[in-house]
Amino acid sequence: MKAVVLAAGQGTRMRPLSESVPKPMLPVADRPLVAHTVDAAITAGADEIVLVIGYEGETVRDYFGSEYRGTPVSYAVQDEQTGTADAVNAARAHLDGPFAVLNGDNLYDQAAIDRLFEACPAVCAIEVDEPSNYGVLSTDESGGDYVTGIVEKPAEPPTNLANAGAYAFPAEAREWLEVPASERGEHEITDVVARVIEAYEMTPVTLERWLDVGRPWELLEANEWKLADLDRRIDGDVSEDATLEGDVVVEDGATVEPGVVIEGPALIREGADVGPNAYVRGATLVGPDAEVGHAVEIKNSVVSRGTSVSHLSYVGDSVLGRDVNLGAGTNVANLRHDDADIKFTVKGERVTTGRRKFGVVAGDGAKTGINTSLTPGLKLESGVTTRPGETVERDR
Ligand code: TTP
Repeated sequence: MKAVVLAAGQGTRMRPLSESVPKPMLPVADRPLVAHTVDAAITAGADEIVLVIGYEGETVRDYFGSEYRGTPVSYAVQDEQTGTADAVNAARAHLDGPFAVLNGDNLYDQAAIDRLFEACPAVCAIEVDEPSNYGVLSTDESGGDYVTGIVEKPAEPPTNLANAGAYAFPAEAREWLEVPASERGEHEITDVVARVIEAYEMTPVTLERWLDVGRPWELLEANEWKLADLDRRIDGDVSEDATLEGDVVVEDGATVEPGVVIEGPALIREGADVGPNAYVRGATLVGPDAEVGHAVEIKNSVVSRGTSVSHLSYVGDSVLGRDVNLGAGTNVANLRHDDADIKFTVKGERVTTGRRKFGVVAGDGAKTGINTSLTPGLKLESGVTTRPGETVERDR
């Protein structure tokens, strides 16, 4: 079965991180987010991957090429991001039998994707506490063997089964991809699913674990998940005077200097330099060519390619984009004194992250002056600078 992986979206809720790197290519452990989806499809038995690309799509194409893990990869370009049904429709010319569709920004448990492919026609569902924020599936009353309906964000949800963005469609669905625009003006795949439900017995496949990576703190959660799956491996240059505890991966070409303590899960990628005397706590990704220097403590954070936190800093629960530079003595607060959940600005609105601990999100090329203090849930846009000694309490 071919698997169509949707990776054309603009990732507007992920800004500023998705400004130059498209969301599907943001780092999750040792590979881009979308590679985890592609891996799941290949492991489940996909014989070809069709990647739908659009926004900054060439970086996706450069990463996967025409073959990935021995499986052919082809591309369909969606010029305008007008919805998920439209994205699948862009891949229509590639389809010639039953096909799977997976969101390229979701993490799934592998066993469920295996079952999805076996049970075609089928749709993945996840049990959630507040189904009204999702597409909700209803199932037959005699035991939930097949799906009887799908409704977007209902006020009175019929079940607590949310649509998890993974589908196995019969060949005929290829002819049903042109659906009218929904109320929010998008051509939505839920309308295609509704049509399949009418014509076929569609099996609900319940996921044990699922993550929709839409906002910056969900990128942290994605890294928490996938870093925890890594097994200890030390291929880089590690000083005898460094202490590496638990599942720590130091890639070939990375350097860990004397006095460093790393507590897994942690991944130090090729070309990265840690120490001397740094303290890296789980779950942390230190990206390719990044630097974590003397007397820096960093925990539960993503440090992207080429970023430097070189001297005397604390960084907690934060996502630093590419080529960020935190000046000496920059400190990140990741906890409020009243213990309330941290809020963050998504598309101009303050929303709760649901996290008691969350630090800063810095866009590519942001730079802080020495002794900058950054308050919890702060966003620094790409290229922004702060002055020495500033306390930054509002997004820049
Ligand atoms: P969304 O998460 O709805 O959209 P997005 O990823 O662009 O993010 P945002 O809302 O923050 O702007 O999309 C779900 C999946 O479908 C995701 O993998 C991107 C993909 N997609 C397309 O490929 N084309 C489209 O036109 C849309 C809307 C989404």
